[in-house]
Parts: sequence; structure tokens; C-alpha cells
Amino acid sequence: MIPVVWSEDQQRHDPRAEIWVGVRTPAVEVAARTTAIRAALASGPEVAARPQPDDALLTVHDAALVDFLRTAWAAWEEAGLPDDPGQDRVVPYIFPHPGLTPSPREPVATWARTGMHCFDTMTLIGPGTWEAARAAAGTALTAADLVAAREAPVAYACTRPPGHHVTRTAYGGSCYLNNAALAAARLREGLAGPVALIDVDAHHGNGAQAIFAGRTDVLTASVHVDPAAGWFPHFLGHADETCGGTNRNLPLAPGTGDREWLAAVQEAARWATGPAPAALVVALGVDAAGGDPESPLEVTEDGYRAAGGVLGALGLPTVIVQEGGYALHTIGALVRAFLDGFEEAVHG
Ligand code: SP5
Ligand code: ZN
Repeated sequence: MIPVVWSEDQQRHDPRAEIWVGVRTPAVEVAARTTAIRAALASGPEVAARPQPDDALLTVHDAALVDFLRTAWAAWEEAGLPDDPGQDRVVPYIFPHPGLTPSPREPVATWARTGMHCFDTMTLIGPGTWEAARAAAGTALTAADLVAAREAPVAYACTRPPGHHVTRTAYGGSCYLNNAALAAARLREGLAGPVALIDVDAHHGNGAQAIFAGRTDVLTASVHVDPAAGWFPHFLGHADETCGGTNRNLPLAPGTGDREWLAAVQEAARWATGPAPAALVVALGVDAAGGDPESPLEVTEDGYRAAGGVLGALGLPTVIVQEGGYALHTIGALVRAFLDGFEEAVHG
């Protein structure tokens, strides 16, 4: 069975809430997600994530982002913000909008710095967030190391918090470090030949698109609900964002089910494997499933099994990295179905 790479430190992240249109609602990116996934995969082998030095993050992220994430919670506490005005999580309130200034400098006030590095109000930082985000990055990097060393043909990184919305310089979308992009960069270092990154999360994989834009050695493709129909990340994910031929976006209408979604996954696979990549990274969000609270797509468990079959049939060394999926009663079965479909296509 496909080895599951895991780090318990990931569960130290508890965002408690998200702030949407100014309203604080309960967090959907919770530790119970990965608990449910692990329970569904309990019959298979588990591999402990190997700790990675912080500078391993600099292949895809700027030092300023990493430094902010490392110190943000301590600075927030130090500034007394949990007591006055009573905000128990790091959250931005002002952003260096390009219409405000084209060349922002890091502001001095702790409460103003967050907007320099974060692009939404949905992605809160508390005690343990940095440790968990770093552990998730280490989990993805360990899976990449297993595959690059040919210790396993395929590895699944059971990551949280997720990562696919994070760019080189900015975090958001419930993500802090781009786990899948880190895995792709590690595979690119370890293997001769290009790497394909295919994102099937319900939301556009804007992070990898931006990080690898214009790079012919890491091709990115994303299948997601159409931002032009009103969905996160709203500003990105349109079909015309081709990044000079190195990115392919396949936006789908709300309500799209298995048939059209699988055709898009198939097309992403066809496109991304054109230059004969040496390895594949799958950003596996299962929030495209019907019933997920964060997306209007209507993919079924059988659809995810079939998608695993499509991507497994490519026969490439593969790292599968967990992204979204927020329906706690189905998340485990959906991941299990994808991995079963993948493995069946590899081994027959
Ligand atoms: C990794 C991942 O799947 N991130 C997706 C984050 C999308 N969040 C968008 C939230 C839009 C508002 N949702 C309203 C729900 C209120 N709790
Ligand atoms: Zn998502």
C-alpha cells in the first residue's frame, strides 16, 4: 500500500475561527480532518516525517514570509493583543494594496505587519501554527525524499494545514507554507527531468502557478471551480493564465459532476505530461466532492477513485499531498478512494 507520511506536530495548529466579510465563524480547517483521514488509511504503512531545516523552505518562499510566520504569534502576544482588544489570533487589518503604494516597506506596528504577508482574513495564526505549518512542509518534503530515493514509487503526505494557496511571498486560504510546491522543488532537485504538478482541489492552485510561472521544468495544472462564477481565490484561476505556456487552468462551472470533472483531470494529465516529466506531484483536495461546505462541485467518491486511476496510470514517481476537504464524515473515504484508484492503476 502507498506509504502515508505523517507528523503529529501538524495537529498543534488550531485556528479556532476564520473571518469572512468581517464576521468570525468557526474554523473549517481543523485537526479532526487529518484524524479522519488517518483512520480511513489505518490499514496501511505510516512513515514519520523527517525534520527539515528551515532553509529548506527557501526553494519556494521568500525569507521575509518564513521569518514572519516563525515570529508572528510571539509578537502578537508580546504586543498584548490577546488582552487588548481581545483578539486571540493573528489577523490582518490593513493591506499594502497596489493602489495604496507600489513599493511597501515593512510597517513597524505588529498589528500592521500581518497584511504585508497575508492576503485574506480567513487564515489565522495562533500558538502552534508555525510548528504545524513547518511540520506539514517537512511531511511533504519527506514524501518527496522517499520517492526521489526510489524507496517508494508513490508516497502520500497527510498534510495539514494545507498549502496550495501560498505564493512565494504571501499566505492565505487556510494555508501557510506551500507543501506541494516544496515537494515539486525537492523532486526537481533529486531527479533528472521536469516535474508536473496537478492540483485537483476544488479551489485554484494559485500558489504553485505563481511560484513556478514561466518555469519549463515545473509545469503546473489546476482543475477547480471557476473563479468567474464567484469562487475563491476570486482573482486567479482563469483559463487565460497560461504563464507563457507553463501553466494550465481548467475552471469548471458550479455543480459540475464526475463526467466533466474527470475529463478536466484527464486533460490536465495529458497537458502536464507532454514534456515527459520525471515525476508527478498531486495536490489532492477532496473538497470538490458533493456536500463539501466550501465548494459547489459535485464529484462523488467513485469520481475520486477514477481520478486516482487516471493519474496512477501515468506511471510516474508520484508524491500526493493533502490539500482541502472539509466534510468530516466523508473526507477519509474520499482520500481512501483516490489512493485505492491510484494504486490499482499502478499495480493492476
Ligand atoms: C486549501 C483550501 O481548500 N482552501 C480553500 C479556502 C477557501 N476559503 C474560502 C472561504 C470563502 C467563504 N466561505 C464562507 C464560509 C464561512 N465560514
Ligand atoms: Zn480547496
